[in-house]
Amino acid sequence: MAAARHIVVLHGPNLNLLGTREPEIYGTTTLAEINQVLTARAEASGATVECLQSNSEGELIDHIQAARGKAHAIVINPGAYTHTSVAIADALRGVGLPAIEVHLSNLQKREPYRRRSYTAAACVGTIAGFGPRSYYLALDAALDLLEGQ
Ligand code: CA2
Repeated sequence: MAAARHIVVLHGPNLNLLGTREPEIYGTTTLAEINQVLTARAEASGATVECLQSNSEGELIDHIQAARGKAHAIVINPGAYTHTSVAIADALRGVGLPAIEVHLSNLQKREPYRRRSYTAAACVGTIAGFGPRSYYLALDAALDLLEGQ
């Protein structure tokens, strides 16, 4: 593996629209800006990140499987697949890497169908409700977790 700690960050469906639509729910920060901050924060800690986005469930699963052998942990916002995807949960369990689930919004304050996550049970923990900071906190948590291993 390239770096001492390499984290794959996965963004699910529609997150490529961040900062362009529904700013009242998802804010005005773009995905590119979030990825820049993650890259800089990882670098400052002597780690590396690879940020990937897909609107396709199968592609996200391919990225999760590809993380095995190149990454030490996964940070994932599965988007709406959070609430539907047994397949993504299975993939996360299958690769055996520590994963941290991220959400921009606080799912517990939203519609009832968003309160259930299929993927959270395959992750070490979940950080939700802090907007883009959810990602930064998740990266910190992943690095902290690896530090303690
Ligand atoms: O709060 C989160 O991070 C979510 O994962 C975001 C998903 C939503 O389906 C989950 O329930 C919670 C939606 C991402 C869509 O992002 C957009 C951003 C701008 C405009 C439209 C959609």
